[in-house]
Amino acid sequence: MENEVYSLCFMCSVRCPIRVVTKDDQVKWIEGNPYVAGMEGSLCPRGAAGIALLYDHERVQSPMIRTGPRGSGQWKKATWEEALDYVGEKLGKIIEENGGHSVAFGERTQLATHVSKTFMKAIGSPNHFTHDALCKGSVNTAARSLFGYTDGQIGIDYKNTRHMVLYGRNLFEAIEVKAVNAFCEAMEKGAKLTYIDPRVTVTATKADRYWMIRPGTDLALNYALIHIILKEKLYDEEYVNRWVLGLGQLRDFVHAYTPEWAERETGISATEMVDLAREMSRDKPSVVFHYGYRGANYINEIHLRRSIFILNALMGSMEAKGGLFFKKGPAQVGGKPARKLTEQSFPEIKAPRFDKVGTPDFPLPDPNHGVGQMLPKAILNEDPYPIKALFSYRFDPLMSIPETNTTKKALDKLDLIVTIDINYSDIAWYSDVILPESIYLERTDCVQQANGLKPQMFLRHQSVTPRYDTRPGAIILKQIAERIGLGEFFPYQSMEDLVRWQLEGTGFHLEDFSEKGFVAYTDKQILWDRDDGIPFKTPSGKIEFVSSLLEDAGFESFPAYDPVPGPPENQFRLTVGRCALHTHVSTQNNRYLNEIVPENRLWIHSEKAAHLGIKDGEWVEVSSDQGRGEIKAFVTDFIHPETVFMLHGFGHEAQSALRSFQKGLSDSVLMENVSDMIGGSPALHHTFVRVHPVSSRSVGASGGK
Ligand SMILES: Nc1nc2c(c(=O)[nH]1)N[C@H]1C(S)=C(S)[C@@H](COP(=O)(O)OP(=O)(O)OC[C@H]3O[C@@H](n4cnc5c(=O)[nH]c(N)nc54)[C@H](O)[C@@H]3O)O[C@H]1N2
Ligand SMILES: Nc1nc2c(c(=O)[nH]1)N[C@H]1C(S)=C(S)[C@@H](COP(=O)(O)OP(=O)(O)OC[C@H]3O[C@@H](n4cnc5c(=O)[nH]c(N)nc54)[C@H](O)[C@@H]3O)O[C@H]1N2
Ligand code: SF4
Ligand SMILES: [Mo]
Repeated sequence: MENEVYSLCFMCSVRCPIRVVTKDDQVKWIEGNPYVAGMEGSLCPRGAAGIALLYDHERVQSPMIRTGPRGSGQWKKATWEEALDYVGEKLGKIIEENGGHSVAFGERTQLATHVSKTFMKAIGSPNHFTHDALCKGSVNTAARSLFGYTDGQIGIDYKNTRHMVLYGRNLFEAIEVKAVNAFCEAMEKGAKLTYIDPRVTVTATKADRYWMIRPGTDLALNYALIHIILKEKLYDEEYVNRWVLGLGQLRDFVHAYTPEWAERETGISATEMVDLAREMSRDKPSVVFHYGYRGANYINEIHLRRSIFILNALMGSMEAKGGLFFKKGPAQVGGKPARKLTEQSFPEIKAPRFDKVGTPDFPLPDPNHGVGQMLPKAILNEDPYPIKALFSYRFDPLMSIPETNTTKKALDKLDLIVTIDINYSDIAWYSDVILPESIYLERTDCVQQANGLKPQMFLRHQSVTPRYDTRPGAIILKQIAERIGLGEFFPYQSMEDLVRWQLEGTGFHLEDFSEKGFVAYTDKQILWDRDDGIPFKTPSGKIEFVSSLLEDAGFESFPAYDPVPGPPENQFRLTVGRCALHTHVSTQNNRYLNEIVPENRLWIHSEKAAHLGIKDGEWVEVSSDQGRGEIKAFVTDFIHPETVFMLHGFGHEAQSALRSFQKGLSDSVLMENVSDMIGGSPALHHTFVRVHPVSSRSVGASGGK
């Protein structure tokens, strides 16, 4: 008999609501949840490829314990009892000898993050970190510096916008299904799109205006746009007078940054800049300067992201229809959010974080997330203290933290590496123990509190029984905790128990999610009163162009523009990104997705390629001061000559993931691990590379980590 289950996709972090059709415990069909506006049946290609993941015999099928040297691929298949006992014993000893703070835990934020945080609080370690800083730490800090809210608490009204400006936000390839559908609807109603990227992406081809900007100069462009807007009084005067603190200082600051100056810096015509500023002003406040998804490109990232938010504030688009909005939680309508295990009380933790976030050395990044890319140096330098163990839960430090060779050296110093993954990721391959999690179709998960214009809760429902000997992560962590005498912090036996516990006091029940996959606290969209009712959470209660957060920590709100250095002669700036067919470092071994995009290539401008003797499709060597590797060239006019580009996530080293093993090249091998030390993001586009043709190539010699 056919069955339908309403659940949440997890082929990427967006967690689109889905409808799964099953028959005899097999998945027959997956589509977007028809009851959710913006989904209505649609899925992205990765979501559709979830079926291939379910039946993939190359994912981790049972717990594994390493028997040879790290990374050698010598494993012993273990029972859960054996593997959990092994971890419990080693971990207990490490904590006893070195203290709880010697344990670090990295994860990609997900529904069970409150369980991982509880695990760390219970063992007395401050060293939980998420992927957040690696993705958008500086966007988070920029948002807090202006509004007192994180970027995660801000949303975009794509559907009603009249003009969207995207700075390398490759909306139509780096996908969130609802956002893409909503923005397509807006475009059908006449919304305009301005797209800015050194590379012609799919999104560029859909734009009304495309600017091939010189990489690293978006900040100059924005200062000039602000210059024009203030000079021509194109801003929303009433809104700015009511809400903004520091307009005068901003005006003085941008005085020197004329469009003609920015034209020389960016390569974009000054008159076109003036046209854009006027168009945006005409359509205000229903306009969006998109603050980005990944905001981790340059060491001055914080100021770029602040300048984008400032442009929105000048247009009065915060809390306007078709602009940006602050997400509303259940409290807005007198409701209660789902409980989190972190509500419990824990022993006090005195040690500072490994990344020093929250100390004068690194005051501003969000301590809820930490700064993951600081881990390798913290381990290598034993600063602020020795780290002995690492848990990686749905996070791959070998591919997702720049400078793989250094990360490996750091990992070599650890006494214990435990990975909770579904695949043979590179970090799983380099671990001591792999604890395989059931995939999203095989597990019920913690409640998703979905705040927005309408607060809701969603649930990932188990659709079919696990195909292999795997367990949900929240159960795995509880079972490790039990082995070190900390089981009391995990008051549940099954995922359903945990969900029931989370829903206590909310007025909703597990069963309420069966019909449509979600529950809503209200039917109406909530927008605050733009004239007088926006509760900005800054100390002044205003939008702080002059930011108390920055200035109290000793940073300037408006430091003089300091150009990002360009590449030396015969070198290129390495830029990276996503395609519609893959998720970061996760899906390269998926049978369907691998068939369509099996490897990455190096985009290089035709004139530069001709000069270097590089031909399309031929192998090139790419090297930086951090590492080298080989990859096929994609020779094109559709990229700025100063930069080369490659997709992130290829060049895997785990031999059991056969389809992706050594296919393409990993960007992390080439990148230098440097960060925006105010905002917290790594500068993923900071590194320069040399590119040469490879005359003869030995088979299988790519990667080269
Ligand atoms: N060099 C470089 N580094 C980057 C980036 C880049 O472009 N280049 N991008 C940055 C960005 S924007 C981000 S968001 C981060 C992402 O960084 P990561 O979180 O490391 O990347 P993902 O590919 O999302 O997921 C990592 C792991 O999760 C596993 N996984 C997938 N589903 C599940 C599951 O259900 N359970 C468990 N337990 N594991 C699962 C995958 O197999 C994979 O090994 O990387 C950042 N780092
Ligand atoms: N299919 C798919 N969708 C995804 C993801 C995925 O892995 N796969 N991941 C999700 C996540 S976690 C994230 S963070 C987002 C990422 O979403 P985006 O940030 O939209 O995607 P990226 O591909 O990282 O985009 C980087 C773009 O910036 C351009 N670029 C490089 N240098 C510059 C510059 O100096 N200025 C400007 N203006 N542009 C520049 C690059 O050419 C590239 O096109 O995507 C999300 N959606
Ligand atoms: S964007 Fe695609 S992969 Fe990500 S959750 Fe949605 S359907 Fe799944
Ligand atoms: Mo990201």
